[in-house]
Amino acid sequence: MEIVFRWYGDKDQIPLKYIKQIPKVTGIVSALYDVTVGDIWPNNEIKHLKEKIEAEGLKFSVIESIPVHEDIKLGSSNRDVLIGNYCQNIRNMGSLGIEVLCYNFMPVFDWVRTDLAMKYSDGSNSLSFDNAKLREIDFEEMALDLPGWATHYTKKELQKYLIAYSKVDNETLWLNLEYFLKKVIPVAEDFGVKMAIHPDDPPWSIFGLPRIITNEAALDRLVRMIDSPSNGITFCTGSFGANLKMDIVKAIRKFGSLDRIPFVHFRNVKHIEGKNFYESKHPTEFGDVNMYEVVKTLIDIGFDGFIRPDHGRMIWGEKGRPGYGLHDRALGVMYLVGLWEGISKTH
Ligand SMILES: [Mn+2]
Repeated sequence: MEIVFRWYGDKDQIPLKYIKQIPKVTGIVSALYDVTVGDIWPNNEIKHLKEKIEAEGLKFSVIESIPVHEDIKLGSSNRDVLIGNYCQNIRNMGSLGIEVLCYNFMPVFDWVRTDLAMKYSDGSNSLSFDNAKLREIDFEEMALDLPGWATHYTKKELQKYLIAYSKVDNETLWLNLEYFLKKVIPVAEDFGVKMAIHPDDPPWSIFGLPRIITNEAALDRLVRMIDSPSNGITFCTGSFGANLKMDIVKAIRKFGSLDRIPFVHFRNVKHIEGKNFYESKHPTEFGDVNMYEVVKTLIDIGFDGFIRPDHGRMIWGEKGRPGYGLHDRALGVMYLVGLWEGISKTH
């Protein structure tokens, strides 16, 4: 197991030199954030980013993420060109020794929350999701600068994609994912890259859009689609944790034993009622995910991939990118390190 930490490059208010002060963090999860979706990433820029990370004594371990163009997800006629570009990105990162590529196949929106700073009685805040609030969102009226989603589409593009997806059901999206993976996985294998799909977050349909990476059955289908360690999963305990019907520990054991989990997001969630939830403090007692069992299972299966604290709360007056403050994510690392040492020494 190698502990890694997400860093948003030079625009990130948290410098690399702070990240390397967190005990046991040895690697960085990053990306190029200014490249148009669908384009080939300039190789010299990836190299430059890698050198910057290595200059601080850290390793560029995971790319999170190279976004998949909507036209690939929609199965549009120009997808082969876009998939070709994607393959070139995989060749480039593999040639630089970056081992894991976290990606997702969520239509239009990435992760979705309805409150980015829900306040708690202790003065901290974190992200939360409320289904009723989601239903109130009107695309005609909504501001397109909500952090976390829709930021890279204009109102016109957004409308265009929402109309295009009205003809794409879950099964079609699956077929489009399969088409994509059949082209990219062989390249990933050749260049020593493990692709790791992130679950849909939250793991159910929103705004009537198809969403498919939502539960254990979906992961079964994914791994069966192409039998290769390069066709893997980013096991996000928080995203799957929002699905109360999923046995997370069982799924980690199953897919980890199959060598299909190269990357883990370590995060807890607490349900309020129904499908509503907030991102809680990391320890088991504060959320609905049994973090102790998660770590115990990872140790049991001999997990040797990368793991990072996922979203954290904002604490100690820190302000910044929602979910990506320094302090609470560092506390998450220490909780993980403590669990890991405790369990591995007594187990
Ligand atoms: Mn995640």
